[in-house]
Amino acid sequence: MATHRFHAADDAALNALYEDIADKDLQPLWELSGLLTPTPNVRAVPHRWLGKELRELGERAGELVPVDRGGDRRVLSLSNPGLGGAPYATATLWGAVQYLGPGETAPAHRHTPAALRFVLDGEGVWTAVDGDPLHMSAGDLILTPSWTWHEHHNPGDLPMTWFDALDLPLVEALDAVFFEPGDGRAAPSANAGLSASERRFGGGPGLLPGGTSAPAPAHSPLLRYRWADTDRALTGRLGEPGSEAARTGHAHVRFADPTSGRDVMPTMRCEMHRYLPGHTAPAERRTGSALIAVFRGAGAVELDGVVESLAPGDLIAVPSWTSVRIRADEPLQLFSVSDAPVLEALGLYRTEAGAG
Ligand code: 1HN
Repeated sequence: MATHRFHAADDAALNALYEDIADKDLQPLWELSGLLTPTPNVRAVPHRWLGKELRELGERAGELVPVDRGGDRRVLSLSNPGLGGAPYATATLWGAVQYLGPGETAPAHRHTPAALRFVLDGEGVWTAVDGDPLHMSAGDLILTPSWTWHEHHNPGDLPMTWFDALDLPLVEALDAVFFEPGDGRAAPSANAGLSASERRFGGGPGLLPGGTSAPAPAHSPLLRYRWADTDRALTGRLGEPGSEAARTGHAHVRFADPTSGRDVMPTMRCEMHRYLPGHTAPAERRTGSALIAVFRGAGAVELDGVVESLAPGDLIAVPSWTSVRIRADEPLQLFSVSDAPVLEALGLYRTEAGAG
């Protein structure tokens, strides 16, 4: 028998009605509560995972667990304490650290959930996306959009750890998860040069290849955003006399599809923030959730009034409608990924400044 909620009533006839309603897999709205709340009823809680602990546990997994055990990825997922043990960082975002040892390979596969990598430290790994080899080094953002083949290779002598984000919980909620393993053959190995994606779409500011008429994909055709470019953009914003960034000590850039200016992928917005000590920015909250990765620097984040210190490698879950305020003790560089494009597309995006 189906499990259903049975609403009891003192009146015998009403009670019988409720029993029959439940028996037919129906529920009386007038007995239900908590459906329409004044503000979002958010199960995920604000949370910080310490970079130091993530690095240590990744290294121990590297010693004890072969990379090909289950899923071909040595990944520690952020499991939000509010989500009842699900391996999800927020309601819509998967966040994780991935560890790939020297000489190891994570073979190709593809899936409909889109993924991205932000490199917190180190270099030497390359990821092939639909066969195009992308080098990964500290501060780089690498995209593996929905349904693209991707594989990771570490030909160097040192292990590498990076931050992974996926829209998996969202795609799962939409019942749209598909997965396909590769045939086990590796993509041609990378030379140290640029990927095809960067040669075509990363040529220089405002320069796009001429004469392309291919239909635009749903994601950015540029698949690697190099730290040198991000760093220059942030430095430029802070150095611009009279700019908001210079005035507030907070610069931020949005990673965009160079052909359209839209977000890098339909479900995820990526940004890099730099806060200078003494910057002023009020607390703010918004609908939809985000993950923050501390790249460099030191400071603190206040989440719904609770202060957590920030150090390199720390990862933070910011659930929907959580008020956030950042403090920098030294120049603080934060990467963030959020589901904002989804909320915007659906007309559900809201922000409130000065909250909390
Ligand atoms: C995945 O494919 C990767 O390719 C990382 O590196 C994490 C988490 C869930 C599902 C697929 C990767 C993943 C993942």
